[in-house]
Amino acid sequence: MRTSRRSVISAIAAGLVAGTLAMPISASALTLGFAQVGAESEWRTANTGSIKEAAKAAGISLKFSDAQQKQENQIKAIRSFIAQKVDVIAFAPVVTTGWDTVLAEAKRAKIPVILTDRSIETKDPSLYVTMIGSDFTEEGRKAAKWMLENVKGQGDVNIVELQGTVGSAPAIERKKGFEEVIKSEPRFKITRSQTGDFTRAKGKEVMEAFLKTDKNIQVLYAHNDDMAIGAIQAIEAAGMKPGKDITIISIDAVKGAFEAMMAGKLNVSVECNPLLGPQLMNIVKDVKAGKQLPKRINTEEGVFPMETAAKEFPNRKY
Ligand code: GYE
Repeated sequence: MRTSRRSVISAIAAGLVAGTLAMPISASALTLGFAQVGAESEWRTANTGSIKEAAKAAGISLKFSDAQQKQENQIKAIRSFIAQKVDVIAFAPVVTTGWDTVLAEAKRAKIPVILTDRSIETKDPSLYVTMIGSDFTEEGRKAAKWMLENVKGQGDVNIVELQGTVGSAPAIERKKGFEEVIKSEPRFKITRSQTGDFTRAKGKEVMEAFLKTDKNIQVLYAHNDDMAIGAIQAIEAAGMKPGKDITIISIDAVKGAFEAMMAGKLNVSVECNPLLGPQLMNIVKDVKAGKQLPKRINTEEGVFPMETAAKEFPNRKY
């Protein structure tokens, strides 16, 4: 449709009447600046897709930035959102600490900040409005409880751990929840623990290194599915059977994990829901409407053992 001169003039006149001439003609469109962690995992890809789709469906104009797992890139993106005077900033903090300066800048510019997926540590909780995401400590507990119930026998159980990105909330909390549950069970011991940065490539590399020095491993606990899938390749290359010789436990429950479970190579995946987009867009609107929000909004999630994989697979959305 062509915009006639008259309709432009009447739009300007309407703007004058409403006193909003400084605003764009589609005055109601909110702009959201979103600083994403990166594209390190299947979970993250689904999370990004959900945010982009939901913004579109909600009529929110989205400025999206990918930090490639680097905090400095996220800080730069947030500063650029401030300079562009977006209405709301949301971000998934790659690590927990080091955000106070940039968030104080956002506060001074009166731009509300929403945390998604990962939490931060700060002495000043007024630097963000709310945090929406999963309870990672609980996910770690669920992983350990499954292990205590399913790894039978009397002997020692040597566990190797593939941690997420160093300093990230999911790595810190998934470790904490898991350790909390196994503390009272002395036969379960974490014998090796290293970061695999939440990627398949790193998960494979670190598992290879573990297996080179020590084959006496009964359980692998990976902080996400991608690292577990990478490690499965390393285990097979070492001539062992993943899911049988080594029990494998991971977190996220993405489709790749269901495929590995259906192939009998992954024993269980604890769910972590990445589809935060629709909820985030509602929160963006609520924040702009001045609604009071709880400081923490948790997503609900389950546990999927191998035996349930084939039945659940068709229902999976990520
Ligand atoms: O588990 C992992 C991703 O922060 C919950 O980040 C997220 C984690 C997710 O890379 O796969």
